[in-house]
Amino acid sequence: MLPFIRDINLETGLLKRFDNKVVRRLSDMRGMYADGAAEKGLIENGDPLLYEMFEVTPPETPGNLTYCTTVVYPGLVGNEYFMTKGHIHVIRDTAEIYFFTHGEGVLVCETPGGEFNEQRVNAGDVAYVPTGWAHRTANIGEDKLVFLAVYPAGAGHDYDFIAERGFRFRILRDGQNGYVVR
Ligand code: S6P
Ligand code: ZN
Repeated sequence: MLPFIRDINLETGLLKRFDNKVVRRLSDMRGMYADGAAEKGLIENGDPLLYEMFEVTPPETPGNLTYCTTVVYPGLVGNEYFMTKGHIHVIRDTAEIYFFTHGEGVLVCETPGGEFNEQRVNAGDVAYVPTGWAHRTANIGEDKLVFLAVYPAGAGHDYDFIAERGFRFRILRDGQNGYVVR
């Protein structure tokens, strides 16, 4: 494998060349938002696009890294901001770096033991998610929230962990562009 460079548009999150694109609509996250009636209504009326990922995926051999951009679109399901599904890595001993390049958001982290952490993030912030923490990102702004994630290739994504138990707290709208954790 040779060294390589990929070009990222910091504002849109678009990679000029990527290996894989993932698209998540609300119907891909049924049951994850608190307001079931709002969720149903939105799915029936166009099923909004919540976020997209553009991945660069070197071989999943020991020592390699994977990176990808995530673009979370602005919006609400009821009073809850658009967010990612959230996951913990299959290999729990995995840390991850997020570099936020555009927009305003909240990074939500939680351990299997129930320790909870939320932090507001803006363009220019570099977040470190330590090993053993599940993570989710919510867009609390009016524009796209964009970030680059870097993590060990082969770490895997355990989505059932979050789908089954959720996070302890949600990121809800509180006034214009404000948020409350509840
Ligand atoms: C990957 C990293 C991010 C997320 C992305 C979408 O380890 O944490 O790239 O995959 O933000 O979130 P999710 O929970 O749907 O994978
Ligand atoms: Zn991750």
